[in-house]
Amino acid sequence: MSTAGKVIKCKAAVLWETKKPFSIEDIEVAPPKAHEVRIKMVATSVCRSDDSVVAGNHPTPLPAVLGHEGAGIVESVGEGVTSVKPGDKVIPLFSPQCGNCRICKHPEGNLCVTSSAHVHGTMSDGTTRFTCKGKPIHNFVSTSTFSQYTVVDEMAVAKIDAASPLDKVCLIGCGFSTGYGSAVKVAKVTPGSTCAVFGLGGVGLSVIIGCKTAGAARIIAVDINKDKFAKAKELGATECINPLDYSKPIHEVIQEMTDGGVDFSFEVIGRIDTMMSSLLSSHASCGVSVIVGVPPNSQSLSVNPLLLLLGRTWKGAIFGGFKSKDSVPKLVADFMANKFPLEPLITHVLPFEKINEAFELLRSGKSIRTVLTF
Ligand code: COD
Ligand code: ZN
Repeated sequence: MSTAGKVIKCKAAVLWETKKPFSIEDIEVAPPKAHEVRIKMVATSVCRSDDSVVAGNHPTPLPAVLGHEGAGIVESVGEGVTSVKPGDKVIPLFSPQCGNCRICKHPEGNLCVTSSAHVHGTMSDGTTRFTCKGKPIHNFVSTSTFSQYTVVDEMAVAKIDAASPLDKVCLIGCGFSTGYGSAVKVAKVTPGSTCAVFGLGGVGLSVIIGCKTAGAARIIAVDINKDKFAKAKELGATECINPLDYSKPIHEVIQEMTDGGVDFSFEVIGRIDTMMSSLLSSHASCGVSVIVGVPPNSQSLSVNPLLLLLGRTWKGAIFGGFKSKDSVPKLVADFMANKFPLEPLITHVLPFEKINEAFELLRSGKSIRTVLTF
């Protein structure tokens, strides 16, 4: 019996307030309005940014259904939707692509400026499709993947290969693409180059995958936790170094190892001090340094202009610089063509109901990515 046009009752993980566990609740999901898509989620992974909301470091209206790294199947579409149809496999996009704004029309920019839904915790029409116990429940960054069913704007969903394994390609919705794109799209790593990657979580490891795919000759992996080194090497790091093993600053160690500094450096931790170490590790004249992490509490960094005047490039981007709706289907196709692996990033798979366990694994540093299956 078709559910199209009807309210669907299903389970979702609701965050009622910060610093509390998720509650698995029975919620109602309204049908999609015009230019919206209702998706049956199949898999979602858990990302550090979801935990920042729980911890209170990333304010978003609550109660809400969080989750932004998922994959599913279109259940029904609202009026006027043309890019997907019921039955299509899709990935929701936390950074939408409207296709019409100044940035979507810019050849390089990827931060679509049309959607203010991020700030308000709603669909782009300012309302939500979720209710629980008679109360409206907010959306989260256009995606809300911690629910058996979710509704997204058409500009916040990409159709992907019908043969793709959703319990793996869900990582393309955030962490993998953020890291991989930072190497291949933002830095534009070149064949034979030297790279340094600071931070070996799921995103840093995805940067390593990107550097390797782009043909880097040396990839120096940096982390204060040496337990991260084995996986970094498996994915392409040629050397692994721990700043705690040296008495001098780590950028000096890297400069000595690389005849003055690497061609490309990446900060994938989210700390001011390591952003400076990463910048200084890139060559003063030809280096490109990319910021991937976001420091807490809007901290800022002061720099000597000479650090850039000599020729360095310092840049950053969200979602690996990818225009989401255009790039996600291509990234899935590249995964299907074995251009890069995703499996090594998935350390745990749990049923959706064990979402709080997945967050404990993230907080304890025991997981790289946990995939929750519905
Ligand atoms: N020196 C070296 N390594 C360090 C240091 C240090 N001082 N401190 C921590 N580390 C290592 C840790 O041991 C760990 O291995 C690694 O850094 C960080 O890994 P995770 O698992 O905490 O992080 P990731 O890979 O899941 O995410 C990293 C981000 C930088 C993306 C994240 O923390 C962040 O800043 N997120 C917000 C920015 C963003 O774009 N997110 C994407 C949208 S959700
Ligand atoms: Zn994320």
